[in-house]
Amino acid sequence: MSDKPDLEGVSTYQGPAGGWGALRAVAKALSGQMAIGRETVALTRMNQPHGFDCPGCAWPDPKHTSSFEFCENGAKAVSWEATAKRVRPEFFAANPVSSLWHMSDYALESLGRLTHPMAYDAATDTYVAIEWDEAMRRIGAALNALPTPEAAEFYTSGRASNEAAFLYQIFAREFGSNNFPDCSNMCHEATSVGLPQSIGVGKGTVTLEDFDHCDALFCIGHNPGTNHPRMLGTLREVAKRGVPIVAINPLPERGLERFTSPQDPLEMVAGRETELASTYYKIKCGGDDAMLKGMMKWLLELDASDLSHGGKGLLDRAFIAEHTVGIDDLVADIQATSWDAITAKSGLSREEIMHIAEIYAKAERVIVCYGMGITQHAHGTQNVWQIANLLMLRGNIGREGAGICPLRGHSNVQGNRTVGITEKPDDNLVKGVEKAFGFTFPKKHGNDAVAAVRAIRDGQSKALICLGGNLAVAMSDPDATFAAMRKLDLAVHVATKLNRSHLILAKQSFIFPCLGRTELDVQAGGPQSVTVEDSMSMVHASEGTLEPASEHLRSEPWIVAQMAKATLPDTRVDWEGLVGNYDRIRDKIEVVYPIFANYNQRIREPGGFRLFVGASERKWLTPDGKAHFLVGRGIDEDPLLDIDHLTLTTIRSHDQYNTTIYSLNDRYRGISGRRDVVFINAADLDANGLRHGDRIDIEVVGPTSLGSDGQVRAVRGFTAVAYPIAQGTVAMYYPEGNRLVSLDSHDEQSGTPSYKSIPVSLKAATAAA
Ligand SMILES: Nc1nc2c(c(=O)[nH]1)N[C@H]1C(S)=C(S)[C@@H](COP(=O)(O)OP(=O)(O)OC[C@H]3O[C@@H](n4cnc5c(=O)[nH]c(N)nc54)[C@H](O)[C@@H]3O)O[C@H]1N2
Ligand SMILES: Nc1nc2c(c(=O)[nH]1)N[C@H]1C(S)=C(S)[C@@H](COP(=O)(O)OP(=O)(O)OC[C@H]3O[C@@H](n4cnc5c(=O)[nH]c(N)nc54)[C@H](O)[C@@H]3O)O[C@H]1N2
Ligand SMILES: [Mo]
Repeated sequence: MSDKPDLEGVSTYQGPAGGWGALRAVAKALSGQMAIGRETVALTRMNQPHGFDCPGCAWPDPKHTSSFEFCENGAKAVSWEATAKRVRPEFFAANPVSSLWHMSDYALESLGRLTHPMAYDAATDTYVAIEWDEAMRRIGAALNALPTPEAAEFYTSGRASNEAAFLYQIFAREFGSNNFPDCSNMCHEATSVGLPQSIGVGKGTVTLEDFDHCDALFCIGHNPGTNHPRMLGTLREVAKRGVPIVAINPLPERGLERFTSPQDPLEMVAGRETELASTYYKIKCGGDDAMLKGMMKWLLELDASDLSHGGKGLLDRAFIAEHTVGIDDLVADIQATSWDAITAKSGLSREEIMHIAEIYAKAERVIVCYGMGITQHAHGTQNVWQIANLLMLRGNIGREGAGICPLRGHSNVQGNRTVGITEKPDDNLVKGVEKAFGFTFPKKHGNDAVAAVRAIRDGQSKALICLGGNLAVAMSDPDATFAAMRKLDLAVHVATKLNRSHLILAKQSFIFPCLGRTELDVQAGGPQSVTVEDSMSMVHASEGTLEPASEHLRSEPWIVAQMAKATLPDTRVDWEGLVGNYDRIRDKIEVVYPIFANYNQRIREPGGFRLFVGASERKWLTPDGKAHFLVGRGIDEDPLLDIDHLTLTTIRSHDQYNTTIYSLNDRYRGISGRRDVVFINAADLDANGLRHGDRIDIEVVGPTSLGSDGQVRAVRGFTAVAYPIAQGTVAMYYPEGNRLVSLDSHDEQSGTPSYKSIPVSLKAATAAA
């Protein structure tokens, strides 16, 4: 690329993941946000037996952790919450909502922590402080004025503790709504739907110890250097044991390539790095299903050849016979899939796929980790099935050193689901709630995230309560979503920081400032701790220590309880009693969900406890008690990937937490001070008559190309960056790319939006800068 002109804010990052770059970034994050003193206390209490759980991600903590586990992005998350900056009522008085609207999302959150409960006042177009009681009274009245309880939507973002999430679902169920849109619907819903069908549980089967015993590790469609940085320590241990690590990703992510552990003084001083992935294949976006089928195809051929040479074959026939059904259909489907289709869809050569299939076949114990690169596709659930299929062929589920490992997003998103944040209540939940609280509710399915936005758009739902999150910005098609949310009668946002969703006004809008994880939570019964569940089903306590950002903050469980009391005059639930001592909430959780037996006792043990995951013990909680090989539609039948076009994927930068942007830098990808870039392979630039540095328009093609306004969905005036990304794939940041995703583009089975397979065309920008 000799003709590659220099571009402002675009370079190539040469260093490893972690290392001094990470230390410098932490120092910067801390100096920018926190009050002197708060940071030391906060960081030393993170992920400690009597500290708080890092709000950054859901990667587990090593057992009996004694030393502070360093993580750059955890430090950013903590400093963002523990900031000394405040958004007080005077700020709102001086800044009408119509002017706040023109601030960037980055600037809005940078204002700092919310300090008072606020209600929107239309006469002055400002948010004004309101007493908690008065706000609750108005919310109760508005909810009771709805034509039906089903016109209310209860959104949850995955940071809420088990205690807050559980109370929230009890409130909504008793009120009469099963509408639980939640962030998981945009995230690992393909896992929550696909894995129960296949192995009887919608969770990963491995524990952190399994990584000490695996002899091959696959990392498919996730970026741990940014999104699960504490995982790099685990990858480093695995690599140091000489275990092959196979990375499958359209982008060359530094956090999968090499790492210098800031925890290791020798490595730091000597500038040594650990190579992580031993094999790195840049797959075409959306091609994982094809690649997985290709791996299985070669495995079946190797197996047949071994058998014909008198071997015992490469499949675990005893496991398959005893534990599974559906193998014949799977084999037939794989045999019917041609290598041509597999290589065309995946963008990988037959030899490359054979190579990784052989790594898989040689290993006795294999773990497959995966993230959003697998789930956020029109065939997300099917991708998850294929990973389970591949693992089951060699009995790689339910034994030491082997298993499936979906990397969850928000720090407690898995726990939220475990304690009942679901729009599809089952018999057990209905019976459990009746046993615990003495009321019953209909089993009818409610709305997930996409369905909720559609119901709001279509005027069926009129109230939206958000326990955290920034739904309007995180969701697909912001234009349609924003317009929909302006039609609401009631919007309530429980939040720590101001964001755009709060500025989309309903007839009545409220912002409730809540305590964050780092802060001390004192109730009638004294200081409280909450509990969270990580990606590996470990449940443990989290106890905040910092002085709250304002005396007006309340805990999420308290806020939920007050809304419930104000809304439900004949409630059967002792809300005050529960909130006074969270042990009582946990006692109720245990009644509804017996897997939490001895909950209060077990969370008092250092490190907490692991919830029962049937598949980890080869107990398959499917209707017939077997694990299922599952066959999806053909790899040529994806409505979004079927046309001849480039495919856009939307990704997180290193300095963001979902819609929260910490800075405009993305260090490992060499981007600084900007986010208006599109990563494109040089050959694709050439083929489209474009050059590195051109300002371009990205337009959606195919069945979802037109927006609700009849115009082509487009993002205009972004800068093309020549990048070593897989050919046929282009990438831009989330949420900038969300307007390219139609509300109708989602996985058919799980509803997960197809944020990572958007058919697009590129052209020189039409408008001047
Ligand atoms: N610091 C930080 N930590 C976070 C978050 C954050 O925003 N910031 N978000 C949290 C949340 S909610 C979540 S869900 C997780 C998300 O964690 P990840 O799953 O790592 O999230 P993404 O950045 O969306 O993308 C994952 C990777 O998938 C690759 N990819 C894109 N399309 C494809 C594809 O078609 N196939 C394959 N094989 N790969 C593909 C991208 O190149 C990228 O490397 O992280 C959690 N942790
Ligand atoms: N294009 C595209 N879109 C995506 C994705 C993608 O990869 N591509 N990823 C999707 C995924 S995986 C997810 S999980 C969603 C995320 O969607 P959400 O969970 O809705 O979004 P967040 O941006 O994490 O929410 C940030 C807000 O949460 C509030 N907050 C922070 N801490 C707390 C707290 O302790 N309590 C409360 N009550 N509020 C708090 C703050 O006010 C902050 O503004 O986005 C999805 N959208
Ligand atoms: Mo997520």
